[in-house]
Amino acid sequence: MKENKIWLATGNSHKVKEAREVLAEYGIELGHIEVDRIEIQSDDPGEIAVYSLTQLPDDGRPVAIEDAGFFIDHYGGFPGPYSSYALDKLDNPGMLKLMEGVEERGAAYHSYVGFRFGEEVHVFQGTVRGEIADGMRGTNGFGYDPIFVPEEGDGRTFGEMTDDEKNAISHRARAFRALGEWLQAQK
Ligand code: ITT
Repeated sequence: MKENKIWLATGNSHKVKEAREVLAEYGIELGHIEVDRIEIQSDDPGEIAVYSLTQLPDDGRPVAIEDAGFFIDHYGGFPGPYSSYALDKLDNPGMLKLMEGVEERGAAYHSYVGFRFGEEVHVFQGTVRGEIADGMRGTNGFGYDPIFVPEEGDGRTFGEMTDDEKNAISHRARAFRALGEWLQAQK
């Protein structure tokens, strides 16, 4: 694949901003295809990513989609694939309530990036582990960022970090870096 531009189909503009910075490191430009994605219900985010790709009309452009989720150890990975739904219904204060009195505070973000070009489909994965904070801190990022403290950081939540700091270690940056490396190797 010799293209220097690919497209990300998503309804979430934060994702475009974060992924664009990562792919720029590989000389790849990222366009935004704005979609309201239909997602299948599955416990396997890789499967969701591939299915979502098949739902996009193929107009010849190299296109990526990302399926990400927030997985809480104490609740067996919940909300995982239901992360948007849980955020919509409970929001971060509700998630913190679920964690009241819970000592096991481990959590992870997982990102699965599906990439389609012609007949080829590839999936790239990224993970960041951390803990759920006692309260909400910071206003950067989106979603669960104010309550997630990455273990590779200095105790601040993703919500308290700059975009660059989040991108140095995030699940999304890792998955898009894997895509960027793969694309670079094709040139
Ligand atoms: P798409 O249109 O790309 O599907 P989305 O916002 O629905 O956008 P996902 O289904 O991939 O995205 O992600 C589910 C939710 O997980 C998302 O809405 C956030 O609440 C949460 N999430 C994912 N990545 C996150 C991040 O980097 N920081 C905070 N929350 C995140």
